[in-house]
Amino acid sequence: MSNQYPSFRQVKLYRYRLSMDSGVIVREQRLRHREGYIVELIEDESSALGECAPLPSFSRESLEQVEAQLVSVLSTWQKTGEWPNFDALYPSVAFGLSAAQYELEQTLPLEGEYLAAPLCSGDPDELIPVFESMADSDHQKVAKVKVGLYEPIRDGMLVNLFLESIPDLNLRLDANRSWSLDKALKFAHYVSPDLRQRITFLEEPCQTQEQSLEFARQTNIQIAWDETLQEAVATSEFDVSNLLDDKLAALVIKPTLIGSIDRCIALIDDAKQHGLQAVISSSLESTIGLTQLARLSAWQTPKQTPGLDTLQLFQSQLERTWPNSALPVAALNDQVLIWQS
Ligand code: OSB
Ligand code: MG
Repeated sequence: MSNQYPSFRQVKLYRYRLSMDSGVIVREQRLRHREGYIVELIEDESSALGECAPLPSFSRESLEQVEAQLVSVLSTWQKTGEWPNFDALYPSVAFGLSAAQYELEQTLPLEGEYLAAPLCSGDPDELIPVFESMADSDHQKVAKVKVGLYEPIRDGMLVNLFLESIPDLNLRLDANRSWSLDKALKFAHYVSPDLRQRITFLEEPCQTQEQSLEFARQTNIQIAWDETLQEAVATSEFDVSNLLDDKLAALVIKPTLIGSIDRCIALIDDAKQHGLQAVISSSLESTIGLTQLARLSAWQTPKQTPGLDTLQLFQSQLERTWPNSALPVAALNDQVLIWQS
């Protein structure tokens, strides 16, 4: 910065803890609390927030590792105004710090996409009122249903029933790699071939990438990579072309599990260039991270409904509000200030 005056910089690091119930969204380990860090940056007259919240059983980094990295990077920024290469940081740290930096520089537009694809984790009746309100807006009617939790036959019949009874409904499905190829094919068997094109994509049907692609070829149901993308970007020789396939419809991008905003934008551009959809999705962030993801989605994937319907799992919002949410708002000031400089 070639400012005439040296900048005034201040950093506050909070650790938050919010009650929630992740239900079946985090399959291995039902979460009753969400914990993470909120970074507050102050530079001259401006301030900004960022959320660094590794997700248990998805993130590789622990809260302790995140805290140590944050304190080190933030003390350097406070003293010098310099940021390290975000690609060398843990994904949750890179996302949160880059979001705070983008806010500080006012490069993350304020307008957000707050109509997310409603998430249904089992009981189809939950979705009826949401569909009614979607019908009133001019948004495409799209919902996301978790599959692979019950018998594949039940899932198949349920999906078939949804698509049959709601003719303008599009479904995103997510199996989180829970099926063998055989079970995945059993599921598809119960979904009429003429309804399958309204399955926008099925995320990660099978335990391996090859089985998922084989499933897609045999059933004509398009798939999306979520966990596969997270694993691929974690390798040093990441190249999106290694993930491409005729049957691949979308990349699901969870910034907390992928990395900095620049990294996510590069992936979105890769996706667009290869004719794939890019869907911004939540890693169960508080409303601080979640509203930033809605802003990232409105800005970088404007035609795409984001996968951000996860506030319903929480008992409160944090500092910032999600439009029309009735949940109480916990103040950032009431969280634990663990470090400042
Ligand atoms: O399986 O995609 C998942 C949230 C946290 C961890 C894993 C997942 C999710 C979601 C987010 O499903 C909601 C969405 O993508 O619509
Ligand atoms: Mg998924």
